[in-house]
Amino acid sequence: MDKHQGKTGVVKGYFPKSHLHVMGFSTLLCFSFGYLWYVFSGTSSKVSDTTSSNTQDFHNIKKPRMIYTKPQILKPPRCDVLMMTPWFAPIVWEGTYNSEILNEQFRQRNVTVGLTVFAIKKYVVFLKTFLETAETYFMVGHRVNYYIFTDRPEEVPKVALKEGRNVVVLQVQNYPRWQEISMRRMEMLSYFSQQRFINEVSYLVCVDVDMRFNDQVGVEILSDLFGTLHPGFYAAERRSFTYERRPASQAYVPSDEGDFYYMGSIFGGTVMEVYKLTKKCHEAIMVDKANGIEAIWQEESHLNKYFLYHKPTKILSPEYMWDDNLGRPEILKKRRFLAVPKNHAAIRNK
Ligand code: 4GW
Ligand code: MN
Repeated sequence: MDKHQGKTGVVKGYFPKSHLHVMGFSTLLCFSFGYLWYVFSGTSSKVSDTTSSNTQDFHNIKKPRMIYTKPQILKPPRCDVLMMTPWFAPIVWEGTYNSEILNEQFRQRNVTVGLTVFAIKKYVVFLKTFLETAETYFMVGHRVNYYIFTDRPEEVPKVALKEGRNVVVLQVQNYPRWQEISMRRMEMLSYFSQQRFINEVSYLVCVDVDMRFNDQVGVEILSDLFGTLHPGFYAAERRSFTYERRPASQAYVPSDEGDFYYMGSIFGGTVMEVYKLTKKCHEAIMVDKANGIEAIWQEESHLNKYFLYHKPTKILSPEYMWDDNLGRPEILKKRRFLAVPKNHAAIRNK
């Protein structure tokens, strides 16, 4: 056998030397391109993983990294308060939720929140502080529509609004009796929920106007249907709740029933749930009216009756409805929404 014949010798025998150079070079090129393709194509997120510490790949979706404390199973953030109802609705206290996670979730849904408030007659004086403090603390970073129900549209103050936030003034009639002003809110809320809010917002938060925001009130309160523990009764026994106790009223609650005493000054939920609640309460109020009876705490009594049979999916702690006349108990880590003291003689029925 010729000493020049071997494996290469065979190849050498078939191709001229110049062809071999070209083939070798092409093979090298192919491998190089293949490698570059592998690095830069379908695995691009892999590249960003190593080049940027600010993004991460999770199921191929780029998201900003979120760094926060792991939820504790064995050491709850608070064990001095009830954090969950027997029907598994969260009770929202400072320390029970993480606003970074919740804000991210609601931002992704691009949620718009409607804040409804009634300012009938002299109560327009509360609007300026109400709106200014809401701009600082209410649903910061989210889209907000303020719906102001008033009989005095010209007296609604102009307040500077941040991006994504609007004031909508809805002119409504007033009523001579203050009880009627307070109760008719249910009727107007149900009417406008169906007519307008359903097309404009995802959630409604329905509040009193004689209030100011004093700390963050954000998306942690949002749920299908939420109510708020009355600051005067959160620690009280069932028998001392001031439910309507006369069986003749539609708001009647027997003494051996009831979970909590809810405050009428702040409740809400999805537009659909608020529509159902306000419609039911308004109808009950009208039945009472026809029967010549008015519930002890007007619409608040009817709200309490409703929540007894339609359990809220989230409950706000008294942090979300506080009155400094009740002092500053240790249990209260934040006072987010505060009653503004009012001069009853000067403000009411004027
Ligand atoms: C007594 O003369 C009055 S007037 C009781 C309530 C009145 C009233 C209430 C009013 O003249 N105009 C008005 O817009 N309202 C609305 O109803 C307003 O949104 C107010 O926050 C809500 C409930 O009334 P309130 O805040 O006076 O009730 P409390 O003292 O229980 O927070
Ligand atoms: Mn009030």
